[in-house]
Amino acid sequence: MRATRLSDTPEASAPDAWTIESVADRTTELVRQGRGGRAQKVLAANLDRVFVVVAVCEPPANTDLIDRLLVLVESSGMHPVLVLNKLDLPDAPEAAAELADLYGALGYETMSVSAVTREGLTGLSEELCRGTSALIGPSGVGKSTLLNALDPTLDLRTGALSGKGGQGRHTTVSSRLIGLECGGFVADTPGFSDVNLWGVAPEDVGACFPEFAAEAVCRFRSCAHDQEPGCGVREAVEAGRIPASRYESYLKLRAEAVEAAER
Ligand SMILES: Nc1nc2c(ncn2[C@@H]2O[C@H](COP(=O)(O)OP(=O)(O)OP(=O)(O)O)[C@@H](O)[C@H]2O)c(=O)[nH]1
Ligand SMILES: [Mg+2]
Ligand SMILES: [Zn+2]
Repeated sequence: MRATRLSDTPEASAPDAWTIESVADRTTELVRQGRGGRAQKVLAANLDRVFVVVAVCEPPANTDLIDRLLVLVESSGMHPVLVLNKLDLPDAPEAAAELADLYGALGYETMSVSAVTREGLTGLSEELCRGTSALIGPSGVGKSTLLNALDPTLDLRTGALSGKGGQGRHTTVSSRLIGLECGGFVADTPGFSDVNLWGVAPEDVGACFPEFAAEAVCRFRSCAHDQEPGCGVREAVEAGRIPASRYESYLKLRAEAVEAAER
């Protein structure tokens, strides 16, 4: 899809109004599965790269949440980059380093950044300034703030955290493709409040954990990597080659997929 900023044209009316010039075939789409019989929602299409953005603190990231987001992207056939934001907050550098080690070892590219101090933003801007990307992640992690930091002319709405749990408030309400001054296009998407894999078949969940591929040499071809004897994945977890947190996420997400399929 090619989008043009209306304000760049003489008939400009609103500074952030866009017009769609053409709609190309959607080759890759990032979809959010519909619950029950509800339709899938296409968050963004024709993407070159997807960035899963979480905050290290406020709201704190955990492996359960990160794994859900990574699997959601993997189930759409894309391999995301993990962005750990709010590195400026106290205790954030240690937590970010731990997560970067864990996910880096699994083969995910990770970037630790701060939209406030601009630490780490050079790498992110280099990637966002070419091709078409999407930022996805929970509400309040700083997706829109990061884009504003990379291109101050955008002036995207950002929101303070509120409520007891310090959750974001869904400041961005719809997915939008934004042209950066430096040349790239980025979809700023509304934050997730929960991430469910409705619509992913139970037998497809394992393929969304890239580090399982080399270990899934199991006695049974249809091994669910759960209680089956001779399971290569479970052996790899016991030997420490697959982190326990990843295996826990797998079992949880697979159980949810089974439950959703039975509905
Ligand atoms: N300390 C700190 N605060 C940040 C950083 N990035 C964003 N914030 C703050 O986090 C809050 C949420 O930022 P947003 O950019 O609105 O978050 P979002 O991910 O776009 O949220 P949704 O649009 O609801 O999905 C705002 O108060 C930002 O000022 C950062 O790097 N450090
Ligand atoms: Mg936003
Ligand atoms: Zn197995």
